[in-house]
Amino acid sequence: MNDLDLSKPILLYGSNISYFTGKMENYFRVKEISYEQKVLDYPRFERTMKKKVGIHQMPAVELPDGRWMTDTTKMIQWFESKIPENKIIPEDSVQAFFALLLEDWADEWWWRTAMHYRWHYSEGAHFASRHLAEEVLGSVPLPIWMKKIFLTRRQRNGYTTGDGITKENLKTVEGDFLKLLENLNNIFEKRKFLFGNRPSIADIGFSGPFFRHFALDPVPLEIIRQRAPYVLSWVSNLWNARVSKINNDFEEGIPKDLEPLFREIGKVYLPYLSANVDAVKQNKTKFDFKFGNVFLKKARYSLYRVWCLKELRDRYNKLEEKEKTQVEILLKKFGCWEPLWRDKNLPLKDNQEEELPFRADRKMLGVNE
Ligand SMILES: N[C@@H](CCC(=O)N[C@@H](CS)C(=O)NCC(=O)O)C(=O)O
Repeated sequence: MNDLDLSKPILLYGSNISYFTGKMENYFRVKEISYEQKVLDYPRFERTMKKKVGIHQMPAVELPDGRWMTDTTKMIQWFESKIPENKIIPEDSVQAFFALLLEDWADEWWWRTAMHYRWHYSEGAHFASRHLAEEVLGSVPLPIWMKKIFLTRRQRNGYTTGDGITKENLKTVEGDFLKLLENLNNIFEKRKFLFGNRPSIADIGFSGPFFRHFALDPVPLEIIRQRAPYVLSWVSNLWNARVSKINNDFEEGIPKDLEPLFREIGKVYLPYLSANVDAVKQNKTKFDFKFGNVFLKKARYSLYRVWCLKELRDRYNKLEEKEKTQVEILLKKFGCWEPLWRDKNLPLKDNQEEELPFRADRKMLGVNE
């Protein structure tokens, strides 16, 4: 049944410097779904969202019929199922599997690095804390300087130093970002988007870390300008793309220059998800994870990311036999197969996240839950 009314704009609640709100905006624009961005300020936002969808996080979507939604990954999948024209999830299931794997990596791994560049450096912290103090905390009757201190502390404790970043591993975290830029720049020098001259869910995923963070915050923006200008072009190309007006198809199969990205997923991201599974099993809310030559020290565990791993596995399990074989060969080649299945049983809660996108059980990292 198509229960999506597109005759009125969809309301998108969130800050206009927020990672996941920016991702959702890119999706709506590329897909030409008319929306209105709204700031729902704290503490009202927190109360409303808890009531409507169970947790508070940005963004939230309100449909014209009054239903509220959360979680960009599941919201996008829901919209894609309701609007079958001009799909951004490739029809080819093998490509779709790998595009969704990139989306997951963009959502869950690059978050920490984006928060690091925003909140560690004073240029970023000044800009973002002032913006948020006026935007989302606008109605809190406190002086701006006090709100700025509160916000900077909250974000660092929750997402940077409180999520594994230390003086010792900071250069490793930044080196990881430089490697990503190099890999992406090589791709966008040759074509507009990750899977061809047509945007896919993988591009939308990467708009999360890039659109409202790396290509906006002063420190990473300057690095991109100097080292990866094609990445900056891609950010604007995606923002301007209208998928209904693009006649190009995706490239065949998995483009060769995406391989370095998948190898990173196999080397770092999937092992991290597996270390997170171990931490959740042992109920260790903080855990160390070997990253390059150093450790993420006391990274925050995430029940939500256990579910992300389950989602990746479910997608594989739903493939036809022939596609499974193709995906397995590629995952093995990229070093992703073993860490994807390393943990036999996943410590999920009963029916965890099964009501998404209309009701959520867990926040990504559970700051101040
Ligand atoms: N998986 C969620 C993640 C949403 C999320 O974590 N959003 C951030 C802001 S960009 C947030 O609201 N964090 C909650 C907090 O800081 O309390 C999604 O895809 O929408």
